[in-house]
Amino acid sequence: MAVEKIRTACPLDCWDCCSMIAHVEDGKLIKVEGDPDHPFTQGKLCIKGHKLVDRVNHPERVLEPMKKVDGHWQTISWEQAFREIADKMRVARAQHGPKSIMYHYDYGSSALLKGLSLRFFNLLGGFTETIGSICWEAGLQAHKYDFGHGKAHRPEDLAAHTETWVVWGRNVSVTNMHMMPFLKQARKRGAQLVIIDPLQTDLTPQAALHLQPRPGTDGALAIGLACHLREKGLVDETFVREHAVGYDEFSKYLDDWSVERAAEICEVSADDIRWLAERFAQTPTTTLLGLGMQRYANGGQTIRLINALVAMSGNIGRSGGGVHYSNQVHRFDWDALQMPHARQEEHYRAFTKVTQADEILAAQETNEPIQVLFVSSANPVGQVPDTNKILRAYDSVDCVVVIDMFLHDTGVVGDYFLPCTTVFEEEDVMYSSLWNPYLSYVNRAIEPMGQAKADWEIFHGLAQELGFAETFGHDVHRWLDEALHRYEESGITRERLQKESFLTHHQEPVAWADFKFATPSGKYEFVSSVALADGKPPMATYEEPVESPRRNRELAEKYPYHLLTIHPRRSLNSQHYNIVSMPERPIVEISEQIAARAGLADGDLVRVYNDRGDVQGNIKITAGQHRRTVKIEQGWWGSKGHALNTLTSNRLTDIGISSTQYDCLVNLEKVSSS
Ligand SMILES: Nc1nc2c(c(=O)[nH]1)N[C@H]1C(S)=C(S)[C@@H](COP(=O)(O)OP(=O)(O)OC[C@H]3O[C@@H](n4cnc5c(=O)[nH]c(N)nc54)[C@H](O)[C@@H]3O)O[C@H]1N2
Ligand SMILES: Nc1nc2c(c(=O)[nH]1)N[C@H]1C(S)=C(S)[C@@H](COP(=O)(O)OP(=O)(O)OC[C@H]3O[C@@H](n4cnc5c(=O)[nH]c(N)nc54)[C@H](O)[C@@H]3O)O[C@H]1N2
Ligand code: SF4
Ligand SMILES: [Mo]
Repeated sequence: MAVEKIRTACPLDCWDCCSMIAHVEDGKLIKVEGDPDHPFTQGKLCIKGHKLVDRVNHPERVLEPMKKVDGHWQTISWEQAFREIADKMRVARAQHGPKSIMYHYDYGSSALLKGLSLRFFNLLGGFTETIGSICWEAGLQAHKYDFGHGKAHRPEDLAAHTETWVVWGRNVSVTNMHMMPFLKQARKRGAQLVIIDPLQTDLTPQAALHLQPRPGTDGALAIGLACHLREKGLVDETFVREHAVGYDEFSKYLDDWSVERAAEICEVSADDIRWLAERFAQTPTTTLLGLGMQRYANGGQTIRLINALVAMSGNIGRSGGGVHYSNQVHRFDWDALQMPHARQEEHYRAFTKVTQADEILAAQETNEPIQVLFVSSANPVGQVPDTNKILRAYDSVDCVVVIDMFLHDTGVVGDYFLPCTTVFEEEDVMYSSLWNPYLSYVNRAIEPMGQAKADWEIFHGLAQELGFAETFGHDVHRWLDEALHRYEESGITRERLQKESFLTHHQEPVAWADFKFATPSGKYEFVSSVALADGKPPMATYEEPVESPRRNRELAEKYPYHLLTIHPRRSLNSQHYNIVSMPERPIVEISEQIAARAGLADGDLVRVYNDRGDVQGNIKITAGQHRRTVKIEQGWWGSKGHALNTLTSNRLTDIGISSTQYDCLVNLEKVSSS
C-alpha cells in the first residue's frame, strides 16, 4: 500500500514548534519527518519528535474510558463516563457551589484548540482554575515590565550579524536544537560563544568562555557586568537617555556595587566579568536566555537585571543583538474561543498551579471545598513541585478526572481516566510563544484510535449532559476562523494556512528596531510603572535565592548542595519516560569536589534528600560542574519509584506566578557502592 504523507506539526511544548510530515500506511502512523521547507525545522526533528510515533502506537496507551472501582480500573462506555461525571459535577455544585469544580491544565500540547477546555469551564458559570505557570512566568513578567512583552529577532539576523552569542541558562543543543544551525553559521564566520551555566553542557567545549555562577545568582553577575560598562564609559547613552525611562535610578543603585562585589557573590572571576562586559559593549551581542535561572525565588528580578544589562550595552533594537526569552507575537482571539465573559466572577476562584496543593487542602476546611478535579494536558503529580503535598491534596478530592493518553503519575491517582487522541488524530493549528513564530496547520493524519476522543469532543460530550452543548459548539473550522481572525490583516486565514502549512506575520529581522516598546511609556522601563501598580518593586534589584548558603546558612549546613533537576535530553518533561529506554533509575551527576567530600564514586547508589522528600539514583562524576551542584534530569515517574519533585518546594517567585524548582538544597547519602 502506498505511503501517504500528511503535513502536521509537533505538539510538544518546545522552543522549536516544528512542522512535521506524517507518513501513514494502511491507516497507521509509521514515521514522522521534519518539514524540509520550514525555515526553522529545516527537515529535522529531535528524538522526542520521532518518538511520537511510538507514543501513538504504544501498547500502554489507554484507548477506552476507565473508572476506578475498589482501587481497580474498569473500562466503561463514554455514555457512562459522561453521565456519571456530569452527575458528580451537579451534586458538587448543588452542595458547595460552582467553585467546588476545579481545573488544572498545562502545555501537554501546544495546539490552539486545546484552549477550548476553558470554554467548557467558563460556560459552567464558575469554577476554580489553576493559574500561573510551573515553567516560565517569572521571566515573562520581567519582559512585560521592561519591554511590554518578549520578542525575538529572526534567527537569520543572528546567524549573519551576531559576534558574541551569550547562551545564558539555556541548554540549546538539548532543548532548542533548531537554533544550532544558526549558531553554527555564525561561528563559521568567527562569532564567539559564551556559556553561562553552572553545569557542563554539550556546547561548553566550543565556548570562548564558560561562566559558572552559583545557582540563582545571575542577577549579581548581570550587575557586575553593568558595573564594568559604567566604570569604563561603555553604557549606550543614546539608548538609556532617548529610548528608556528610569536609567538614572538604576545607575544610582549600581553605586552600591562593584565588579568585585558581584564576582564574590556569584562565584565568577572579576576578570571574566570585565572581558564579557566589553564584548557586550563592543560587538553585536545576542543573549539567549533559558528558563532555568528564573526558577528561583528571585527569578523574575534576575531576568530584569539581565535585561537591564543588555539594554545598557546597546544591544536592544540592534542587528545581531537582542535578549531572547520568549516570542509573544501571536494575536489569537482567546475571548472568542474561551468565552471568559460567560462566567460570573463571584463563582470563580483562582488557585496557582504552583501552590494548588496548599490551596486545595485549605479549601477542604471551608464550605467551598474542591469536590471534582479535572486535569488535562498535564501531569501535576509528576511535575508540580512538592509531590507529597500534591498527593495529599488530590487524595482529599472526591472525584479526580484525568484526560490523557497514558496512566502517568496523575492518571494513577484519578477516579476516571478519559482517553484523548494525539495530534495525528486531530485537525488544529500549532503555535508556540517561546521562539518559532510560525503557525503550522495540523491536518488529521489517521483516524482516532480505539475510543479516544479529542479533548474538545470530551468536553462537548460533558456539555451535552449538562445542557449547554449548543453554546459550546462542535465546528473545528469555525473555531479556528474565530481564533485567527486578527491575522486576516496580515493575509493569513485558516484556508491559506492549511494550503501552505506554515505562515507567520512576524518577519521583523530585529526585535524593537523602531524603539517603540509595548510599555506604558513606550520606552524600555528600568523603572516599571506596571510593576509598581502590581505592588512589586518597580526596579530590579538583587536578592539571594531562598535556599542559599548566604541567606540561610543553617539550611545550607544541613543541605550543602544545589539540586538542578533540568530538562531531559530524550523526553519532553515526563512524556517519553515510558517510550524511550532509560536507565533503571535517575543519574545523579555531581562535581569532583562533591565526590571527594562525600566519598562517592561513579555508579554508587545514593539517596538525595532534604526535609521535603528523597529520591535514589546512581552517581556520575562530571568534571567541571559547579562545585556544589547536583544535576538530575527531570521527568521520572514517581509511580515507578522516582518522584523527583518530592525534593522541590512549592514556593512562588518574586514576580509573575511561577515556580522555584531549582531553588533547592539537598544532601547526599551513600546507600551502596557500585
Ligand atoms: N529535550 C527537551 N527539550 C525541551 C524540554 C524537555 O523536557 N526536554 N522541555 C521544553 C520546555 S517545557 C521548556 S520550559 C524548555 C526549557 O528549556 P531550557 O531553559 O533550555 O531548559 P532547562 O532545563 O529549564 O534549563 C536550562 C539550563 O539552565 C541552567 N540553569 C539552572 N539554574 C541556573 C542558574 O541559576 N543560572 C544559570 N545561568 N543557569 C542555570 C541549567 O543548568 C540548564 O542547563 O525546553 C523545552 N524543550
Ligand atoms: N523538578 C522539575 N520540575 C519541573 C520542571 C523542571 O525543570 N524540574 N520543569 C517544569 C516545566 S518547564 C514544565 S513546562 C512542566 C510540565 O508539566 P506538565 O505539562 O504537567 O508535564 P508533562 O510531563 O509535559 O505532561 C503533559 C501531559 O499532557 C499529556 N498530553 C499531551 N498531549 C495531550 C493532549 O492533546 N490532550 C491531553 N488531554 N493531554 C495531552 C501528555 O501525555 C502528558 O501526560 O514541568 C515543570 N516541572
Ligand atoms: S520536541 Fe521540539 S525540536 Fe523536537 S520535534 Fe518537537 S518541536 Fe521539534
Ligand atoms: Mo516548560
